[in-house]
Parts: sequence; structure tokens; C-alpha cells
Amino acid sequence: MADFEVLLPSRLPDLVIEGLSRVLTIHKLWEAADPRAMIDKVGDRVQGLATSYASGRIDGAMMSRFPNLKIVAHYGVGYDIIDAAWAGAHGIIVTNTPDVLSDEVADLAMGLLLATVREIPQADTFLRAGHWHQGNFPLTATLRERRMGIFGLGRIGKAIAKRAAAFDLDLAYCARKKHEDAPYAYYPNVLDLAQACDILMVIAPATQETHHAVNTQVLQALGTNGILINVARGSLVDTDALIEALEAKTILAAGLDVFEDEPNVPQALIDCPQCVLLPHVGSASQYTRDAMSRLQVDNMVSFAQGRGPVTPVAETPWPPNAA
Ligand code: 8YV
Repeated sequence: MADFEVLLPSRLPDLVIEGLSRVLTIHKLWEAADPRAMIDKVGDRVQGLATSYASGRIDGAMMSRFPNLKIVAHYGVGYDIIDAAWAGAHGIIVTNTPDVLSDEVADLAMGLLLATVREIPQADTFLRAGHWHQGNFPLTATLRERRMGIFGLGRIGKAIAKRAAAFDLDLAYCARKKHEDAPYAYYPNVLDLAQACDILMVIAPATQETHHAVNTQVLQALGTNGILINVARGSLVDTDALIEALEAKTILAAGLDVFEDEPNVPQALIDCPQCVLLPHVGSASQYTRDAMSRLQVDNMVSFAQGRGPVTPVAETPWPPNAA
């Protein structure tokens, strides 16, 4: 199988590099002194790309540089960096790493919600700064008697809902279509969802339709007691509108794990006392990243060995005529 050649545009975990190179030939683009020259040299032979969020846009122009490309195996559940529709139209399979990270991201989402409502990082900073000697930490907002709207009821959204139900939160959701198996109130659009809730949990995929879906109007609808949590992609929230809403106290607080231009975070958010900010760590435990690594390798190796991909995305079904 060593004649199946795979290019890695950006660094991947050692587990992925070891797993792939055990059976396939790999090319590490990020180590090349001249990446363009490496692509010119091996481009014709490359049948697989192993990508991650750090790989940058994998669009038609990029994929066209590999005329024999058959599979793009992605590390992560969100594959918005890849033009999967273009891949599908050109007979290229795209795979992601679903399910293995759902519980981890859902745990983090609830942790971020609690941290934001109860100001846990701020209380930690207060103690370390010695302020406790001068008096107690100010009383905070509460999770009690709240209604949470989940924007995106996919696998992670459902895992969040399960946890939120255990916290006695009343639940509602917005998704492209109603899920008959979900016992929560359904709203077909995010504005109506925000109107009906005081927590908005964003966990929908980044698409053209969801770009800046959380805008000034939605934040206004969430209200002055409103909490925004985003564990999806920065592009779903209009950052300028969010900063304005936080500064004008149109909403109460925000917990963000993702940003529009990572790792650049606007200074206005860093300076905002009602924000809890995390460096995109939703799935970032060793346990879960190892599971994602194994699934990425399984997808590539299974495909290279003629057994088909394990977790192809919706735009590139397997077998190809199963659409
Ligand atoms: C990425 C993520 O996997 O899975 C996703 O969609 O957002 C992350 O957990 C991470 O950025 C590593 O590429």
C-alpha cells in the first residue's frame, strides 16, 4: 500500500503521522522549505490529503493541484475549510471525525456556560489577586429558571441538550428541520429562538446560511438577561454586533470558544469583563484528540486499502451512487 501517497498540508498529531506512515507514503508540506516546489514534485502522485483546521482553505483550486486526488480525510467534525460540494462533484471523498468528540465538546459547552453565568474565571482571578481579604466576590447571575435555545441540534447539540436537561434547564432549539425524536420546542429560525430564550447555545455548522446568523437583532431578542455561548465557529456570530451588545448591555454576558479570525481575538472582547474566552478547546483533551486521530487514520487507510471510507460527509456519500 506504500504506493498510496498522502499530503499533509499542516501539522497533525504524532498518532496520525505514525498511523498513516505505517502503511502509506506521506509528505509533510509544513516541513518543506519550498511548499510550492513540493506540490509541483509530488502533486501528480498524491491521492489523499490529510487536513486539519490549520490547513487553510481546501477549495477547488487547491484540490485541482492534485489531479489524482481521491480522498480528503479531515481531523475534526466541522469541515467548513473544505469545499465538500466541489469535491463531491469531482469524485473526491471527504471524511471528518464525528461522534468521537461529541461528549467532549458538550462537556466544554456546559463548563463554559457555567463559567460565564457564575463568573468562575473572574472569581478565580479575584482570589489570586488577594481581594477576598477585602470582602466577598460580588453576587452573580444564575442558571436557575432559564430557558436555553440550542442553535443546531446535530450530534453535539443533542449531547448538550442531554446535559442541560440534567441542570433543569428548559430547552428549545432551531435547526434546518424539526427532529421528531427531540422533545424540545422547535423554532425554524434563530431570531424566534432567541426571542423565546435567555441562553443561546450556538453549535450549528458554519455554512453560507449560518454566516453572521447571530446578529444585532438576534442579540436584542435574547435580551438584557441573555447569555450567548458559541462552541461552533466564529463566523456564526457577527463579532462587531456582539461587542456592541456587550458594551451597551443589550445582553448580559458571552462565553466564546471560537472566533472569526483565530487566533486573533478583538481587544474589545479581551477587555470585556462579561466575557469568558477560550482558545478553541472544545475537543481538546488528549483522550478525545487521540480518538479523532485514530478515526482520521482509519478513514484514509480503509479507503486506500479498498474498503471505503469510514465516516464520509453528507456531500460525498459512499458508495458514490448512494446519494
Ligand atoms: C478541531 C473543531 O478538531 O472538530 C472540530 O470541528 O472545531 C475542533 O475540535 C480542532 O480545531 C483541530 O483541528
